[in-house]
Amino acid sequence: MNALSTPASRTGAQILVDALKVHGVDLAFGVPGESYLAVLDALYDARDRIKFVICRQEGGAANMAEAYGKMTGRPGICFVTRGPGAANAAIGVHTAHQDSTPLILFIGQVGNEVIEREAFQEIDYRRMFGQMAKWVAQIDRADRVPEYLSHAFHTAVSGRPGPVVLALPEDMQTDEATVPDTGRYQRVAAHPGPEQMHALRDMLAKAERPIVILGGSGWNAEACKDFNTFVTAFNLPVGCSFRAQDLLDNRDPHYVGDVAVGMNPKLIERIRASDLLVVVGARLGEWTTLNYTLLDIPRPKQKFVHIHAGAEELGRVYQGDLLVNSGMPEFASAARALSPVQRRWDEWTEGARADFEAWQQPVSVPGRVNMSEVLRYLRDRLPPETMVTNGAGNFSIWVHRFYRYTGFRTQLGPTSGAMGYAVPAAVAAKFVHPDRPVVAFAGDGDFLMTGQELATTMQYGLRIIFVVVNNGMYGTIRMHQEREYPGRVSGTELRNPDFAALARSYGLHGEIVESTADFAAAFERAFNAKTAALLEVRIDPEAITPRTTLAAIRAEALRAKKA
Ligand SMILES: Cc1ncc(C[n+]2csc(CCOP(=O)(O)OP(=O)(O)O)c2C)c(N)n1
Ligand SMILES: [Mg+2]
Repeated sequence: MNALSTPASRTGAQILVDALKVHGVDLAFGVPGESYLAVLDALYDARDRIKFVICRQEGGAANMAEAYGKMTGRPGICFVTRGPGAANAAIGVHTAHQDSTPLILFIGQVGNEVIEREAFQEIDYRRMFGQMAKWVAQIDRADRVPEYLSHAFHTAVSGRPGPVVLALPEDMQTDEATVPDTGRYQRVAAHPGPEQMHALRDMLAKAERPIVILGGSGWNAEACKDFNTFVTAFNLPVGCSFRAQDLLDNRDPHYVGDVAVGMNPKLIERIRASDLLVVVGARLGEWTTLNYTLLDIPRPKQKFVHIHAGAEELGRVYQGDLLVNSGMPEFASAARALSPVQRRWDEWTEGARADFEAWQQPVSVPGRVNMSEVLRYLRDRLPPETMVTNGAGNFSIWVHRFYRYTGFRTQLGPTSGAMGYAVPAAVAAKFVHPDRPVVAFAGDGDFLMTGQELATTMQYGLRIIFVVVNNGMYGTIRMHQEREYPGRVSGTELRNPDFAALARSYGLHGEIVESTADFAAAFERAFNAKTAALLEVRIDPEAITPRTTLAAIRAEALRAKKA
């Protein structure tokens, strides 16, 4: 149906699915429920245009939709049932909120004839998702579906992107209305003013030790290219914020590392010693600022420029010399057009890059598997178009430090720190980019939060490689425990299944790797397998980070207690 033509009478569910078509939706994720049968039926009619991926748990579905939003810049679409389905899906909404990802979660709702009686599985989604979503609403009238959908798409992608939640009462889904569709949504973004770009250039002309922190959401491949042209013309060193490392090709000489917990101490020193800090897109949250210790509050001691898509983020914690409200593509194209200045920092940039190269050298660790060597191997082995996903846990530190992300969306990780992201993100990645290799890294704890989506992987024939880094514990928490309560292990031990056998039971190729030397051959078999594959890599629990061991942390904490 053409936009703006007056259609025949349709049900609310049909109007909704037609609106999804108008807005260009090609993929949706969900778990069915009797609360949205009419929508499922309308999706049946639209099956040639919209692929509806059936998942095994709503947390998986919502994470997939979030990852879709991260990759495409278009809202990830997720359908779940009321109460329990919505509760399971909340993790994806929270990640979309913290990661500024466009997402629309649709929830079946009890009918208006019984609402507010605490009918079966009834809950008020406005209150439930109030703080987590940019907008939460319930569509009570079929004739207003096009308006709500248009508003939802605009809200999710515009300014600082984020999640929208829409509840769909059952009676609305089957009510009929005669109403035209809207046109397709447009992303609305602020542009930097010419005087702001002029001021930025002026500050660069006066700087001696400038540094850039690049991050956040709202980027696309073209914008990353523009930004790369800008930093190349000005020869600027660029650190990327937590889990936004793929915004600049890590092989590029301007990339100098990630700005997050566990970062290179030399990069910390350099940021502290800089005389001009330009933060582009990053929110400057807790992890990027090392628990708000990296920069002086409220006024950083270096000249400080912050560019962000959400006006409300600017000046929130840090006062700036120049605060610019702009979308990322809009800023990147303006930055690209700046004419270069006479500069005094070529050695500074080279030094920062040399620090990064040294930081990436493999380290020695206890045990038979050395994850720094494994990542070095993968860094050299994997084709540059490979997409790498991860969830949360100390295992991810090895990936972030020793791998090299090669460009926009070769990395998918939750800045929200949500465990269970790797598997569903990999599923979404393979749907969006079927021709690119996808490697998912999970911890033993992390993996089992959404491991059931291996079934989805197999149902849709997706050839993903899963790497489960097994240390037999919730390692991150154990690490904090040893630091705060040395020797008192509580609530962090795990007795695990045989992950390779578990994978085989789903139909994947599965293997256990117990030494660095065995990894390459096992990986080749996984890479060339006809199905998805899972490698369980058993590491020494003592190898808790590239820099220290549990025993060393405990000894240090006990010493500090005695002192
Ligand atoms: C959904 C969720 N639950 C709990 C946590 C708290 N948490 C952070 S890391 C972690 C342990 C991760 O364990 P594992 O995946 O085995 O990785 P490891 O740290 O052992 O490498 C936990 C429990 C979290 N971040 N997310
Ligand atoms: Mg673990």
